[in-house]
Amino acid sequence: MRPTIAPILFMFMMLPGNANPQERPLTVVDHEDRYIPMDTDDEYRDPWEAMRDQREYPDREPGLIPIGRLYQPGVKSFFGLPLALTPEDLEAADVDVAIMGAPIDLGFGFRGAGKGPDALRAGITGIDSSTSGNLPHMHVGVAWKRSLVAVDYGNSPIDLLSTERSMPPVRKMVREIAETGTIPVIVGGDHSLEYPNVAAITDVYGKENVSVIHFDAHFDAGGSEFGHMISHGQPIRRLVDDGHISGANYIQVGLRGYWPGEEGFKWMRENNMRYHTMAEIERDGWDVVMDRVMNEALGAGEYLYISFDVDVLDPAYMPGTGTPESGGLTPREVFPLLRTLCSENRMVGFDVVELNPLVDPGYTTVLNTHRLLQECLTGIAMRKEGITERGYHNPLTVEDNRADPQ
Ligand SMILES: [Mn+2]
Repeated sequence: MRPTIAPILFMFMMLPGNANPQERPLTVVDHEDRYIPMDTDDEYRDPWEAMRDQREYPDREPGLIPIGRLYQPGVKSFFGLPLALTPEDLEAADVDVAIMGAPIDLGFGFRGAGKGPDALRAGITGIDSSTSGNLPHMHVGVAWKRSLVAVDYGNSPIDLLSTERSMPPVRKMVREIAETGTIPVIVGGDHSLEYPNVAAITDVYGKENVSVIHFDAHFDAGGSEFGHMISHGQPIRRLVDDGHISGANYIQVGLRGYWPGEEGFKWMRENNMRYHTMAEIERDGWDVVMDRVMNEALGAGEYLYISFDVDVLDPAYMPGTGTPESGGLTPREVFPLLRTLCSENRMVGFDVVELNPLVDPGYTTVLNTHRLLQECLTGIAMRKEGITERGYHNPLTVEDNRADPQ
């Protein structure tokens, strides 16, 4: 190349539309002094070692650690549940469900979603979190805390400064729970978590046996952003491209707005992904589409995992989230669907993500997230009690005592 045309060629390569990653010159980002290396002498550079090293805890018999009596015991846990810290604890107490926090922020790039777990533990919605679940759910007559052994498993170690480096410890912790046969429930944190969560579940149950329902306003299968291959907009692309699960095992519900665009829909179709947009719901009605989703979940893999982005609900109900999108679902639509999915299917995991209490006026989002988690727990409890009939309702509460209630 003659030197005189080099600047022209350079300008041409910088034009938008020539940004295909394969063709882009690598000289800018490859130069060795662009990145500051990590300190390999820091004994706490591994988040797991730094935050969940059990060697510092005193010796004790494996089992549950109670935090006190009902009504503001003074120590906060999810729903006032006892604590467990190790797989041995889960096995000793034959735990059904372990709820863990994953306080990761950086997959979005703004602070707030990382405070989701603590906002739910705090019980600041006006409902005493520690008493929830002790009384029967009015619609179905099952009290999930009476049926299930459930615990707060603490928070996953994460690297507060890196999404990439936070993926392995989350995956390790979810896998550690699932390997004992306990159902992990992961409270985020942003939606980058779907990547380690689903990877861990398919590690344990096998990629062909697990179906995933992704509730979200967005399809979360985007390509690279500033060279990053994981963020809250990319977990599904990574899971499929890295071979953790196939697109055919995925069902998407609630997509709307402007993302995905045509390219994204094309990618989902090429990967045989099933999707149910708000456009389909607008055309066919909620009940019809809900039946399709429930039938697809039943007819799919042996096990079901649900990844729930709170922004699938309308911002009227979930204002406290990073990327709100108008025209979404209502609690009255979502709650019975979650309850049914979790009672009809063999659940192997559930995550709820993108709750950002820092932008949640009146704690509306905390309140509704608190409840939607319990709809899932109620469904799991119903199944344990032998209630798997679709549309089951408690006869005591759906009818009064008139012979002909017209
Ligand atoms: Mn999402």
